[in-house]
Amino acid sequence: MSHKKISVVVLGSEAALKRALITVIIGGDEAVKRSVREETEIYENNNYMVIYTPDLNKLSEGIKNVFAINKEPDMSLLVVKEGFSTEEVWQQIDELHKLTGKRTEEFTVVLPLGHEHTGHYPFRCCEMSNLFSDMRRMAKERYLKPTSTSHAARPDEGMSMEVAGKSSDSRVNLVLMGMSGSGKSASGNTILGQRIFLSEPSSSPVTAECVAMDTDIGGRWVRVIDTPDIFDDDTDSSTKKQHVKKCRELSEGGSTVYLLVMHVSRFTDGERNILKKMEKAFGSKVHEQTLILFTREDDLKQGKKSQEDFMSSFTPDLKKIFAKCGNRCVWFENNAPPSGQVERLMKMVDQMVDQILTCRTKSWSGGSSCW
Ligand SMILES: Nc1nc2c(ncn2[C@@H]2O[C@H](COP(=O)(O)OP(=O)(O)OP(=O)(O)O)[C@@H](O)[C@H]2O)c(=O)[nH]1
Ligand SMILES: [Mg+2]
Repeated sequence: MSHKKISVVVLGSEAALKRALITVIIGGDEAVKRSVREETEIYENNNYMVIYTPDLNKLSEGIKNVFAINKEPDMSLLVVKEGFSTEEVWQQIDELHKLTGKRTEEFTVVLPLGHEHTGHYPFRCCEMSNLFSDMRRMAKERYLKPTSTSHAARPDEGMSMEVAGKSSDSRVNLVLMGMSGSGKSASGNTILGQRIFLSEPSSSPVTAECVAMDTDIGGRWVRVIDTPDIFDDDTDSSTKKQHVKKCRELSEGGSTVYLLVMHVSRFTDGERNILKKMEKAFGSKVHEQTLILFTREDDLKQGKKSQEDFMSSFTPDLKKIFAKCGNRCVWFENNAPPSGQVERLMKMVDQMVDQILTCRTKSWSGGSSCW
């Protein structure tokens, strides 16, 4: 059975760490035993082809060549040691970007084992455990579907990583909707447990395309779909249509729950009609599949307000939206360490999915359709 190996480029200045990572990916101890000369080396097993690269500061030409030959590696991993400086790592990524022409988001920083992920990094990063589970999933997918156009997850291209052996009917699609800056991408990253979507402070919109990333949450196949501010008044109607089309395509198959993302600091004019706009784009019953995800929960705490205080201060328009969404909401603080917020979200999502499936069954069996 032929299948395309997963190609991984390992970068960084810490030779021992790079070799240790390769050893875990490939198995055996060839990578630790091999030469101490700083040069490009290739290691392979049935599933992976891993390229060891020299230190950027010592042999940048070697790295340039690696990317010239392997134009689209599945993963470009930058290994860093405990106590790394965010600024220095960012500089390294910037240099790699300049050297190879690859975008900065295409490099993933592998956090040292046991390193606490604060979620404050300006670059894409992942924890070891997530890295290996993603790799295993990719390998499984390629092995089971050798002829498919399987592709490593590349969220910036709107690609999505599929979970092998599971029917897409069992998938839950979580579509992040809302205004620019509300925290859609940051919430997507919180749900995924890693920095995948670009999320940053900006006076202009950051996310430009609808993109998806699949993950496994407690055995469920979950697809997180990040979107730009689709309903922004400044966006022309053909671009809006394209975004809606892409979003529909990405959420084809499975059950879809829309997460209307708002931050607790302000309810703005642009949000007043957002649910109506969503209904126009995705169907008049979309509110039945929507819950509100409030971000920046810590702002409430700082203002010494409880969730109840906040809800009792809803403007009449927000009250209407909230009621139409069945009074369903969850609270996220994306800048805090994991605290059960994703579990609470998934509990609510499960209830909604049960309802969606019950309604579908009813309509198939000739009963009244819910939506
Ligand atoms: N303190 C705090 N900041 C947050 C939270 N969620 C998002 N942010 C910040 O708000 C800013 C905007 O967040 P994004 O996730 O980029 O917002 P977005 O909705 O994806 O914006 P667009 O991509 O422009 O549509 C970033 O600087 C985030 O770090 C949160 O829960 N708490
Ligand atoms: Mg965004």
